[in-house]
Amino acid sequence: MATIILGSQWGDEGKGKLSDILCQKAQICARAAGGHNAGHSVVANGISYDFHLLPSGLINPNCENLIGSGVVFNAEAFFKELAALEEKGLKHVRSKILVSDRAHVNLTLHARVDGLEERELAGSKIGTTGRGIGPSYANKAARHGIRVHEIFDQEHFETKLRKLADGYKKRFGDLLEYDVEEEIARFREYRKLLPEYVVDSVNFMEQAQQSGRDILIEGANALMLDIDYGTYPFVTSSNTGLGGIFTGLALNPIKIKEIIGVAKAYTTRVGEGPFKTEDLGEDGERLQQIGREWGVSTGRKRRCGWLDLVVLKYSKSINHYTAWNLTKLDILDTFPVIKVAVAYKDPKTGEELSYFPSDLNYLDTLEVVWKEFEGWMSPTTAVKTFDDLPKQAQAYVKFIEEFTGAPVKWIGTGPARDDMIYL
Ligand code: 2SA
Ligand code: GDP
Ligand code: MG
Repeated sequence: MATIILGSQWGDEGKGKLSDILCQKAQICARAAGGHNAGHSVVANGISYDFHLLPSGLINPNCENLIGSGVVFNAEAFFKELAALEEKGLKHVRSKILVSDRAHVNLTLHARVDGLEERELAGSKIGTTGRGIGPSYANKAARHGIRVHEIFDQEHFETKLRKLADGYKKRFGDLLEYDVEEEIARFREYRKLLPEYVVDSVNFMEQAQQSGRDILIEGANALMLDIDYGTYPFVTSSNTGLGGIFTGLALNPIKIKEIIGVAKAYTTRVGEGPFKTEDLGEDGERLQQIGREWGVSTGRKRRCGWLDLVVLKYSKSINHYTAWNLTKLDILDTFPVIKVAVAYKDPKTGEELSYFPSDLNYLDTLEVVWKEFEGWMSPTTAVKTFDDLPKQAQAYVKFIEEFTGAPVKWIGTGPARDDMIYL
């Protein structure tokens, strides 16, 4: 059976922490989409680990980890991240990681192109992580991407990469500061190092499911960054929602135990794009500082604001969460008033919308309908049960459950494994 963990907002909800907790019992942890743009910080046994491309199940020595077919795979990031985990004392990681041979290769070339495309967009840039995620998926969709299995046919790989680089050279000319021969030389090394990690993941997943292994799927990025359902074009280039889990992993949809939506008790967003509940004043600044809201992969400051229940409801209607993990409740401990968006209002018609519109220009014209909660003004980090939470915090959680129609089963009250209330 499989448990799926998905980000319900714009990412960085704390998916890594729940993945790590649930991986203590799972036998396989798999990633389905995204690339080394997806930063997770996990605090376990007093040590903080950073993940970008690798699944967080690697902390648990008994858990096998899979980078699925829907991921864009950067070999340099892969080896760097394995080495960084080893330096932190995780000695088993190389024997517990597998990569799908159908995953597409993310190249230094893609990162250069990402940077140039952002430059072209200038004032309307996306605010990408600069990791070449968009160009990798663009190559995949245009059917000239390079898949992991192609790395091992040296002549074929080098011809294909040179052709790809030539194409971009024609488009960008001298602006493209990229040495194809240097990348080719690096892949001559990766060609020797990678075979032990590469598998036919369809076969791997089929066997795992047939033998009844417990599988944990760790979502990357989040629903509002989904290429189809997010705030397009201010999105990443993969299906970060439930659909992407099935295409990226050949998972059996009948054998799903739980679909957990991870929602931060407030909202953050990295990069450009609409954010109706963003607070550009003192409260937003305090959420950023107290919540330590900096990007794990790029170090960028995250934009901060209040919880948006219109977003959560929309997100649930696409990802069909069976439960919520509400995270970072402790960050709200010192706010006397806590605001939540419950609807958007069209000022022209006076109509209140309870759904999230597709047209960003229209979204921009809408006003937020707020509900205010009294803050609890006391620390929640040491609290271990729901009943011991301050009454105001209980009311906040209950409102979220009722509004969205899904139960909150986990509440995060701090970064460590123990800082979690189970309901
Ligand atoms: P990209 O690089 O093409 O995927 O960027 C497109 C948009 O997706 C956003 N994005 C993210 N948003 C939040 N967290 C992400 N991961 C890192 C983290 C981000 C970081 O965990 O902190 O370190 O900056 C992530 N990855 C992509 C991105 O900001 C663009 O809005
Ligand atoms: P992810 O990408 O969704 O896994 O989230 P990130 O790791 O990018 O960002 C979440 C950050 O919040 C990490 O630094 C976590 O250690 C931290 N975190 C997770 N849950 C909690 C929580 O309940 N309380 C606090 N204070 N920090 C948390
Ligand atoms: Mg993150």
